[in-house]
Amino acid sequence: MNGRVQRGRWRVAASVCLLAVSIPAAAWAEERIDASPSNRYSTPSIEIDQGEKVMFRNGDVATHDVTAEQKGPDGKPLFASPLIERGEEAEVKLADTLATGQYGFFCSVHPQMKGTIKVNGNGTPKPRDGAAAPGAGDGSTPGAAADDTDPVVGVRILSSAMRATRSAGVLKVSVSVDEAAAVTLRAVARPKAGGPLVTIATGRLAMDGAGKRKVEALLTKAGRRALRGRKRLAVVVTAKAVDEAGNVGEEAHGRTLGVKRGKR
Ligand SMILES: [Cu+2]
Repeated sequence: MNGRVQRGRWRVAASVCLLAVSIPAAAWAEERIDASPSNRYSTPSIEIDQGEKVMFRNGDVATHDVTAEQKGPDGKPLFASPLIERGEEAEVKLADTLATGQYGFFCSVHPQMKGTIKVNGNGTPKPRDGAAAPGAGDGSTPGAAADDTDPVVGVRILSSAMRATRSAGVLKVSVSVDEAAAVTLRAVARPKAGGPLVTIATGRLAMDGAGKRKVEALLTKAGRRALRGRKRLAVVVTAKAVDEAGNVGEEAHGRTLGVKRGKR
C-alpha cells in the first residue's frame, strides 16, 4: 500500500517534468506547412503557439500558396504566403498574429487544397499592423515615421467569355489599391490537366493614389495558345502592389473563363 502511493507520486512528478520541458520547446519552434506532389498539403493541419512563425515549403512541382479562408478587418486574408514555385520556402505572413482558435486555409491556385492551423493558448500573438494603427500617425516622432504598412491591393477578373478574351488578346481585370503603388499582374492557368501552370497574361500599372481601375492584361503567346479551341479555362490572377517605401501587398482572384457569372 505504501508502495502504491509512492509510485503515484513518482508518476505525478514525472509528468510535471515533461510539461516543463515541452512548453518552452514548443515556444521556440517554427512550424511548417508542406506541399507535396501532387497538389496537396502533406501537413494539412498544424498546431502553433500564439505569436509563433509559420513557414510554407513547396515540395511539389506546381505553384502553390497558403491563403487564410477568413479575412481580417482590413479585408485581407488573416494570413497568407506568397505563391511559390517548386523547392521554395516562404513565410506565411501574419500567422503570428493569430489568437487561440482554429483557422482554415487553402491554395489560391488549387482551392481544393485545404488545411487548418490550430493556435493553442500558449504564447502571445504579435500585433496586427493595420489593426494596431488605423491611419494613426506616429505622434512621438513627427514627420519621421517610416512607412512600413503594406499596400492593400484588390483584384477581380472581369473577363468571362473565352472567345471575346481570345479575340481581344487581353484579360480584363479590375485593380484597387489603398495608396499609391506600382502594380504588376500575372495570370496563370493549367491548360493541360496535370500539366504545368503557365503564365497566360501579364500587365503592370502605376496608381498615383488610392483608387480602383480597369486594366487590360496582355495575353502571352502561351496564353493565346491556351485559349485556342477551348470552352473553359480556370484562371488565377495575382496582383502585386509595391508602394514607394517598398512595402508589398498581394492578392489573387480565380475565375473560370467560359462560365457565366452566377451559373454553373
Ligand atoms: Cu496550389
